[in-house]
Amino acid sequence: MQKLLVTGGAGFIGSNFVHYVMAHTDSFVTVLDKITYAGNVESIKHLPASRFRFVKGDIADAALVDQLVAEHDVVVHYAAESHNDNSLHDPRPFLDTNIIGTYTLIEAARKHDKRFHHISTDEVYGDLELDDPERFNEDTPYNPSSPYSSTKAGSDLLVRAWVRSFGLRATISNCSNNYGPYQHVEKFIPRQITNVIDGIRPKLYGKGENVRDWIHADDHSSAVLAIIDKGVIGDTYLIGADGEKNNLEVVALILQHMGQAPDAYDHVVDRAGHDLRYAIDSSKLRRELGWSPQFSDFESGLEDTIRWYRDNETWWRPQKAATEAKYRQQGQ
Ligand code: NAD
Ligand code: TDX
Repeated sequence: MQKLLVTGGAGFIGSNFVHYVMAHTDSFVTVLDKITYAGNVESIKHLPASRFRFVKGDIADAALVDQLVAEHDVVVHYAAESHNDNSLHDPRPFLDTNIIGTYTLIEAARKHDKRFHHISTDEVYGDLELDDPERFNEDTPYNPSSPYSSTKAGSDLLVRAWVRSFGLRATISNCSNNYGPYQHVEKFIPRQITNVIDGIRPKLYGKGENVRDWIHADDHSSAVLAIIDKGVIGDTYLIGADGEKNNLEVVALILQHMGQAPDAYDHVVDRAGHDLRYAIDSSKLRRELGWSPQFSDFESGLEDTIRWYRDNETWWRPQKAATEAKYRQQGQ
């Protein structure tokens, strides 16, 4: 039985990964999570004590991290400050968690010679023009735009340096935009679904022409397991499911599936430095590790996600009013 230490396992993608690991492997999972505004223990409740443990703590706490890393076989590092808009208003926590937190983890992994997998984002590559035929691949130069993406880029570079200089047994994955259950209502898709439930019109930044490459969180999880299992130490793998859509198209689908008029949305103030388009070429992962996504139909995955938010109002309701109040202050 493999023992996994999953940082940020009470967040959106981390909690989906924990559920995926529980269902598809016999591994033991310890979640290390600080439970910031974005973490929610409700997302990982009712898991079997024989295979699951939760530790509340900070990835920048060197003594705690050293002890936990020593007790596990593999560290899967999801914990981060993850929201671009927050990083534009208060960058400091992004440096503390994404840079210092990652540094603290890789120092412990190096000391105890543990396998380390670093979860990152396609945003480290900057953005593409709408009509650019190219997509991001493992050789695309780093060019991050926001405080969030620049701290993620910095953390990737730390991991690469620890591999080269100290022989850290690490891999890195850079994934596109995830959707699915347990995503905080500050993020685009859950914000609009819960707005419609609350009788508020969806809010599109700027013209709504920005493109994101959507992937279901379960497909992200299966890719991460494949990389932990078969990935080449020191390598980077891009994860994506050919899910490019502009924001207006996504809002149109949400309105359609929630019985609203097609024009029942508002344009609001654009995000500063708003990346135009992300697009992932995941052919290395598919070719070398035999991975492929299971959720090829975005529309049906989105329908499942809408159903999940309708059925799980007690999960998201406590965060909704404060999140919208913050957006209102920003004109968004
Ligand atoms: P999230 O904000 O939903 O969850 C982050 C989790 O990390 C929370 O549970 C939070 O409490 C925890 N955390 C934050 N600071 C911590 C600290 N100092 N110590 C311990 N725990 C801490 O984020 P998410 O969307 O699930 O993203 C998870 C990871 O995936 C991040 O590394 C992010 O960069 C990456 N990623 C996200 C997406 C996406 O579409 N959301 C896409 C690609 C990559
Ligand atoms: O109300 C909104 N209206 C809107 O038009 C919100 C919250 C967002 N948007 C736009 C901005 C983006 O173009 O929707 C798109 C998606 O926005 P977010 O959900 O904030 O995601 P994004 O900024 O693309 O970043 C996400 O994907 C990559 C995650 O939050 C990151 O953690 C990940 O690295």
